[in-house]
Amino acid sequence: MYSQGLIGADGATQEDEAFLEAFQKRIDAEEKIEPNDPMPGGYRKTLVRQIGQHAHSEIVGMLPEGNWITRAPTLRRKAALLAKVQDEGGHGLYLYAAAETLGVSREQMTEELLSGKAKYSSIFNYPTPSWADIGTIGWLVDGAAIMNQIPLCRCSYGPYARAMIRVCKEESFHQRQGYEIVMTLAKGSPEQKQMAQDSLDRWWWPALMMFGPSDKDSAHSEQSMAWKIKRFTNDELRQQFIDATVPQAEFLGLKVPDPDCRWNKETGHYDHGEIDWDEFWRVVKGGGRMNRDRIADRKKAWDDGAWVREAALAHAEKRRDRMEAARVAAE
Ligand code: BYC
Repeated sequence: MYSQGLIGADGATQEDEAFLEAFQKRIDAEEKIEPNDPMPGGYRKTLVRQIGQHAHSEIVGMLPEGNWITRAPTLRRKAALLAKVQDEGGHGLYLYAAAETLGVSREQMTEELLSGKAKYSSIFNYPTPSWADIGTIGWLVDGAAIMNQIPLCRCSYGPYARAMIRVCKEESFHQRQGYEIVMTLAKGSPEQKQMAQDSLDRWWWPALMMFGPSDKDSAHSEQSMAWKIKRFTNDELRQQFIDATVPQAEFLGLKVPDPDCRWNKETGHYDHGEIDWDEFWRVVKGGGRMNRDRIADRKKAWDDGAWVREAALAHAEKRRDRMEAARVAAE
């Protein structure tokens, strides 16, 4: 399926050091790598893995919020939530298209998701029991996504970097609509403020886990940084997110659920408590509250959509035949 070797534009396998060195030189010179450029097999494989998982996260990410569309408290909230969930679907499609430029089909990627081979973000395996969670997802989850994705706009692989520019613009609207929901609750009745605090308590630690394992346990970071796929390490981005978000919570009169979180004058950053990595890995490996439901929902959507894919294909084939017949007739 994905080649491990060094693939040239003509599909030929090359293995030499000189090629690897020349490729790294292009990366170091901040040149964008484009789909038909020769690239090391490992570079291609890393991108297919990351972009594929990113696409799956966008699509699975529609589920926890989609769950609240029919119960949004006002028409305005419903319209904004509908638009946001639709945007996530669009992000998934740009990302699948970016991965397809690397020679992997959407069917293959979907099969890998459904079989459990491909991952998606751990954050979407947590339930959304209250309306406040919709605000908190926008504020924290989209906030974390922006922190992670802004540097991806400078990713060395052109199609991924370009997709990220548009995605980030939309994510920033998502973050604001979420923050505004939480602000309304935080400034509302004591019960509403408590809903906002409970939701922050539920989502704070999972949001920090979105950035991936700590640097010492991150299998891919070093190579991905060298290839400029990633521009910052997982811990660097997590710290940036904490530094940006704790003051936002304070402004709302809410408290992040971490007794060790405090401003450190010497480092110029917020200190934070230990993340529960056992929980992270348990959720990543399928043991979260919602893992089973999320995959079951994706499988149902994929199966229910089979007739649409078949009809689109039949239409495309018919059109191709008609065009071919017209071309022959014109000759
Ligand atoms: N959840 O070596 P590492 C969104 C896996 S969607 C699950 O550090 P890497 C949104 C990792 O895949 C947000 N698995 O990996 C949508 C690897 O396993 P494999 C999604 C995780 O790739 C709707 C292993 O742990 N954003 O924004 O260098 C509504 C070791 O990790 C997680 C993206 O996907 C996790 N949280 O760094 C609202 C952004 N973290 O593959 C919002 C693009 C790690 O070896 N992706 N793993 O089996 C990235 O930037 C990087 O892939 C990561 C991980 C920073 C996530």
